[in-house]
Amino acid sequence: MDCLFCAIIRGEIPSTKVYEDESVFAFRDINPQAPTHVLVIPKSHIPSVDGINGENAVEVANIFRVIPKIAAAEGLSNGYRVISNCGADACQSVKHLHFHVLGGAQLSDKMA
Ligand code: DGP
Repeated sequence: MDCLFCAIIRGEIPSTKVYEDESVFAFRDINPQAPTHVLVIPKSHIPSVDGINGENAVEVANIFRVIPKIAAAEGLSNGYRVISNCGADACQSVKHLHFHVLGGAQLSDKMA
């Protein structure tokens, strides 16, 4: 399957990894939008939030167990934002489910 993030998980494309376990992978965004910008992804290929279902919900839930650990390790004690773009109107550019974790500065009060 020709998926950029699957290739990153396999190590075929280099990335700056910040976390990995049996079902979750996290790495620094190549185009950071905040001082800390980490992408947290499932190792399974789920195309977007629209692809979350009863069969992969545990894997997705694990992402949300990991995000606070990553935030703490990154020193985001003053808060952070979690975003997932889904589909064209949201400008999703990589069709592998990912959660942006943004922090390290005061973020905009506007989300769109
Ligand atoms: P989105 O627009 O929500 O689909 O976010 C995709 C993000 O992926 C975007 O912020 C840039 C990031 N990205 C794209 N290609 C690469 C890459 O090759 N390496 C890394 N580390 N990040 C990438």
